[in-house]
Amino acid sequence: MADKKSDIGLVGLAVMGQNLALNIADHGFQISVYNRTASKTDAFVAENPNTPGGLVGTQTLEEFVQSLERPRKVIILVQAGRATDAVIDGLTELLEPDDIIIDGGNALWTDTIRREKDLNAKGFRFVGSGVSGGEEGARFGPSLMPGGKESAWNELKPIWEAIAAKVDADTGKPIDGAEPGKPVEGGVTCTTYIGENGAGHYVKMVHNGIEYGDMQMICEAYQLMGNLLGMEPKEMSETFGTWNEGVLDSFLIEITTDILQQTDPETGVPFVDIVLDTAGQKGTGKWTAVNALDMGISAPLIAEAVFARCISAVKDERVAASEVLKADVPGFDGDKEEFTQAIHDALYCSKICSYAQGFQLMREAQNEYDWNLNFGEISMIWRGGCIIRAAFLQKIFEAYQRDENLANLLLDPFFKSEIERCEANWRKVVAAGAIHGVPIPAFSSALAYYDSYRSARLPANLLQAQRDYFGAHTYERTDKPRGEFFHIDWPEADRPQLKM
Ligand code: NBP
Repeated sequence: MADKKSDIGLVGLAVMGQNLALNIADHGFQISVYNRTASKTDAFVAENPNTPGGLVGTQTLEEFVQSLERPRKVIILVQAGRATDAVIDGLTELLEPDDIIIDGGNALWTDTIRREKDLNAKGFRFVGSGVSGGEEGARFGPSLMPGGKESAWNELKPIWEAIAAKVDADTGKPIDGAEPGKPVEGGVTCTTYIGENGAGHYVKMVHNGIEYGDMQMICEAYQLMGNLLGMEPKEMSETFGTWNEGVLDSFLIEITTDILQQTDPETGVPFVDIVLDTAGQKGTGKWTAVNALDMGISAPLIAEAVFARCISAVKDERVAASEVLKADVPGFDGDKEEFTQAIHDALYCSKICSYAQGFQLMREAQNEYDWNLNFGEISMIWRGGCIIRAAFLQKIFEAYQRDENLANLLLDPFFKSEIERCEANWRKVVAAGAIHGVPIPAFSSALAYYDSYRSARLPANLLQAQRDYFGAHTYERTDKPRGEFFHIDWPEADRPQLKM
C-alpha cells in the first residue's frame, strides 16, 4: 500500500468504475480502488502502473477504507439497486462521521433520497451524482450531476471539476489543457451543484429520457429516408453529416453519420442492415415516463420513445402481423430534396418539443421535492461529456438567461420563431407518415403536444361532461370562477342501458 493516504476511493471496477478511476488519477489525484471480485482489482492496477496520481489497489473493504484521507470520499460505481445498498451497508460499518459516500451509478432518485436520509442520520454525508457519457465520458470527461448537501459537494468539487468535460461554449468542442479543478475561461466545465438529496440523480434520469427521445427521432428520420425516399445508408450518412453542420449539430447525429458509413466486416453489407431491429433498455427512460405519468406532466415523446423500443422487441409477432395487416398505402412520389429538408425540420421541431417536455418535468419535480434547479446551468453541463451533447443546448441556456421562470421552452422567442420557420415541413412529414404508413410516433406525438399546448380550448369539456355523467365527477363552468364544481342530475330514464 502507498505511504500517502489517497485523496479519494472508488468501489466497483466494471466499465464505468475503471474509466472514472483512470480519469481521476490522470488529474493528479491518488485513488484507492476496490472491487468485490479482487482479481479485477489486481488486473486493473497491474495494467495501469504509471498514472499521474497513482492507483492504490486494495483487497478488502477494511484495507480500502483505511487507505483514504479523512474526511474520506468514496465513490460507488456498482450496479444500481441492491448492489449499491450492499456496498453502502459494508462501508457504513467502517467509515467515520463526516465521511462522504458518492453514488455515481444510475440510481432511482427516490432511492437516493432514502439513502441520503439514512446516511445523514448515521452521521455520514452522501452525494448522489449522475455520471453521463458512458465509457468514453467517464475516461476523458463526463457530464456530472451531483446532488446532496452543499457541504458534501464542496469537498467533492475540486475533483469533480477536474475530471468533468470542459468544452468551448460556442462550439461544444473539448478544450485541451484546461487546468484541473479550475473553471475554464470562455468555456464550460460540465458539472455544477444540482440541488438537495436526489436532485442530481433526477436530472440524470431526465437526461436519459431525453436521450431516448433523441435516439428515437433520429431513427424515425432514418426510416423515412429509407422507406419513402429509397435512400441507401451511405447517402443517408452524407445527409446526417450535413445536418451535423447546422442546428442539429450533436453527438448522436455525429455517431449516426459514422454508423451509416460502416460496413459489416463479415458480409460487406451496410452494417446497419444486419443489425436486428429489436432495441433493449436498462430502465431510465421508463422511469422518466412513469414519473411523468405520476406527476401528471405531459411528456409523450419520451414515453413514445420507450414504447417504440417495447414494440421493436416483439420482433416475431411483428413479422407475423406484417403478413396479415397489409395496409393499402400509396408509394411516395414527392420531391426527394424537398422532403429530405422536411424531415430535417420535423426532427428539429420535435426535438424542441422533447426538450420542452424534459424541462417541464424538472420544473414540476423541483416543486414536488423543494429543489431549486438552475435550468440554464443544467442545459450547459449537458453541452459536453454526455450523450445528448448538442449545439442546441446553448440555445436552451440562452432561453433561460432571457427568462429564468420560462413557463415552457416553446414560449421562448427563439424557439417560437424556429418552430414557425419549420412548422409547415413538420406537418408535411407527420401527414406523409400517416398517408404512407410509416410509424413516426415521436414526430407525431411532438406535433400533437405542440398543437395541444397552443390550444386555448381542448375537447376536455366533453370529457369532463362524460365523467360527470357516469361517475358524478363534477365539472367547472366557463361562466363561473375556477375552483367551483358543479354536477348535473342526469335523468336515470334517459341513460342508455348496456345491451346484453
Ligand atoms: P455494472 O452496472 O455492470 O455493475 C458491475 C459492478 O457492480 C462490478 O464491479 C460488480 O462487482 C459490482 N457488484 C455487483 Br453487480 N453486485 C455487487 C455487490 N453485491 N457488492 C459489490 N459489488 C457488486 O457496471 P457499469 O456498467 O460499470 O455501471 C456502473 C454504474 O454506472 C451503474 O449504476 C450503471 O447504471 C451506471 N452507468 C453506466 C453507464 C454505462 O455506459 N455502462 C453509463 C452511465 C452510468 P464484481 O466484479 O465483483 O461482479
